[in-house]
Amino acid sequence: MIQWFPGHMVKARREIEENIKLVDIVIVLLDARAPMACRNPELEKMIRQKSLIMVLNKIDLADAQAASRSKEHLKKQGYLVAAMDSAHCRGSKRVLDLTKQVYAPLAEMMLRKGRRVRPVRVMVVGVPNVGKSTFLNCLAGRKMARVGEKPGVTRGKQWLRIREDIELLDTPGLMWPKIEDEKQGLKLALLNIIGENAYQEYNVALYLVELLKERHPDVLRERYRVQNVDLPVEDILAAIAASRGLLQKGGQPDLDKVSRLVLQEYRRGTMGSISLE
Ligand SMILES: Nc1nc2c(ncn2[C@@H]2O[C@H](COP(=O)(O)OP(=O)(O)O)[C@@H](O)[C@H]2O)c(=O)[nH]1
Ligand SMILES: [Mg+2]
Repeated sequence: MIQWFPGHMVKARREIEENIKLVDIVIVLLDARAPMACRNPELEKMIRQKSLIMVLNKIDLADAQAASRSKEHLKKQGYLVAAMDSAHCRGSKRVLDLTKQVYAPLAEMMLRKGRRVRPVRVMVVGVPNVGKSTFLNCLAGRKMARVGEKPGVTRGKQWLRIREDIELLDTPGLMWPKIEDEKQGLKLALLNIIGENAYQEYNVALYLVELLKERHPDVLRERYRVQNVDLPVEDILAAIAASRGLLQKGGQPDLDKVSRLVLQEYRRGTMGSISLE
């Protein structure tokens, strides 16, 4: 069973708890290839459901059908959902529209009380490597302007005024993954979300091969030249090593190298758009 909760996650959790108090909306970035595995129920409980926006990031790397199923699933649970390809900055308009939609009732209340409507304050959170920095840069773009500290409540915080009416906390929150079972640990490892000292690459590679065998045998046949995809996963991985010339001196398959290779190719999306959920 994969266990991963390094010391800096304790600090990260504390920081998120503090920062939640400063914002109107929390944008939770999830990897579109395995959004459920990236969620954190503990964090979600700390925030009003209607103040959360779930963003399926890296949508360009996900299987389209699987991603729309995940979207529907989240919507049925009552969440607002958007999809993003932050690497190419696609999808930000919907995120901003949802932000305004969530804020509208609050803004109206301020108006009714005769107060000035201040910009909506937003924070981005997500597990490691999900694309928080990329997403932030995409939203902020060139127009980004740093806003100084807010008197009183938000000492020491930097805000990015990304639109006339939207302010983004400029450091995203590092969300700690909650690993509940073996499958989830393997998905998070495959997505490069948990530190590599927490798992054996070979085991994660076998999990990936199993998935390819069941759902994408063509990738095994065509990309990796595996002739018989009905073999046990260990043999398939060894066959990939052979077809890629990853052999040790005695001609044995180099399992470390081939494991690293398939993980890398999956993570980069070079196998195609393959989801885990
Ligand atoms: N294909 C793709 N890659 C992305 C996307 N968003 C981020 N990335 C890549 O994912 C990696 C991690 O991104 P980063 O923003 O550093 O993640 P952070 O750790 O959450 O801040 C980087 O190599 C990014 O280029 C996306 O929407 N699509
Ligand atoms: Mg980052």
